[in-house]
Amino acid sequence: MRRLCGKEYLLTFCTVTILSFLYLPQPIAEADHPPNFVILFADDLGYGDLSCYGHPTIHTPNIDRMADEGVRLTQFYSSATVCTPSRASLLTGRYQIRTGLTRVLFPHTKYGMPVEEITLAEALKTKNYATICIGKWHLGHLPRYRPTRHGFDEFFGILIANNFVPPGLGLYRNNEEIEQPVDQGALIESYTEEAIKFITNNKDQPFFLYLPYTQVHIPLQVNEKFAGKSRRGLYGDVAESIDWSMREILRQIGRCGLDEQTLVIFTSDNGPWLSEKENGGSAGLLRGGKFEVWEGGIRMPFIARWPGRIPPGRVSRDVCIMMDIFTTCLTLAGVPLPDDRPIDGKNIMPVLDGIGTRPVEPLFFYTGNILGAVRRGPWKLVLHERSPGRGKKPPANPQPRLFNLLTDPSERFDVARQHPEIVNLLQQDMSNFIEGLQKGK
Ligand SMILES: [Ca+2]
Repeated sequence: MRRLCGKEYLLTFCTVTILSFLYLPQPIAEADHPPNFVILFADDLGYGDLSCYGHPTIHTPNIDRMADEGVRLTQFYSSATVCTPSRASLLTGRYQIRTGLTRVLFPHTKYGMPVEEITLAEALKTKNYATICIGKWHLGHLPRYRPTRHGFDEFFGILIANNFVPPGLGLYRNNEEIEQPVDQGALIESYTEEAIKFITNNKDQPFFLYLPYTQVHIPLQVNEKFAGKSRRGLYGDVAESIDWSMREILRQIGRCGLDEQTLVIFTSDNGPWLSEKENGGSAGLLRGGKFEVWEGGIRMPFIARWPGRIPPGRVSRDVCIMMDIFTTCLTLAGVPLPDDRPIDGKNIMPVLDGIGTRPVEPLFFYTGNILGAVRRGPWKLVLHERSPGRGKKPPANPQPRLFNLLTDPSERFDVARQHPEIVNLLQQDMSNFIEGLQKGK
């Protein structure tokens, strides 16, 4: 092989260096120009409910395009099987068991997100982000628990779940109820309008737009713009209305010239509500749905888009979890993580960039306040698939069930007997986690 002479070596070195620089993702944003964050968070949308995740009749071309322009994860988890705890872990970077928000809040519930929790919005305020929550809050409806008390400059949306109507579901702008009862069929358009207005008004400063959609949670309602359009019936109409909303929001980001300064994430809070039959969604090939720690209840669609930073068209099988969004955004914004409490999320930007992986560590899944399952590598151990309900005790000595999620993603074949050592390891992981909680770690 011919050796390079000095000049050739220098030329080759420079070329490789320049190409490497062009190829590699840009370093974390400069502290004075941190990126914008847009988190679009569907409600009860299942793993199998988007065309880019294999649904045959729900048509989501705009979400699919977002995946083509960015990265799509196939093993992204919610930490929870229902709305409130899922939102709590997203906004705090902590397992919901640490914040006490382990169950769905009802209209009569007197508590909410504890004031001492540091939300993603609060942390971003330290870097002068403009912040807004548009959509379904569901982390406490009393004034001291509302979004504007948790770091959001503005709020537009509903405070409780949309199926809890007595004495009537109110639409709020900040702390003021502006419509009662709210016209649920009009919400997707009003949320989208508010989002577009917020992006436009804040295009010259870093912003955080958190949009927890009310859709596709029952009761399903759309106005005539979307009614009867989908081959999947009313559920499809509602799912496709989210797709329309995504198109409008992404277009506005582009019109404002912010594509390359904005990380957009789309995901869902928990799996499909299967007992609603045709009005509930689909978890595709996964077992179970909402309320359960089977994969269908906790594995979510997840797409991230950031042109110029995240390479387009990738699919990643890395195992990541809801709390990672908190840590990733703070890392990108140059905000130190709170150091006076456990933070469970990891920075998954290397996963999204395609240059690294998330550390392999056990991930824990609660149903209510019961630790129901743990995943480590390909293995998942299930002890309690579903909370027995408030005030009821789960079985004292449940039979552990073990699944290899790589060969058996549908959790059909319990292999606990064949791998007692793995069962022991994962049970020890669970015991260690519970012991750590008790010690405040
Ligand atoms: Ca939900």
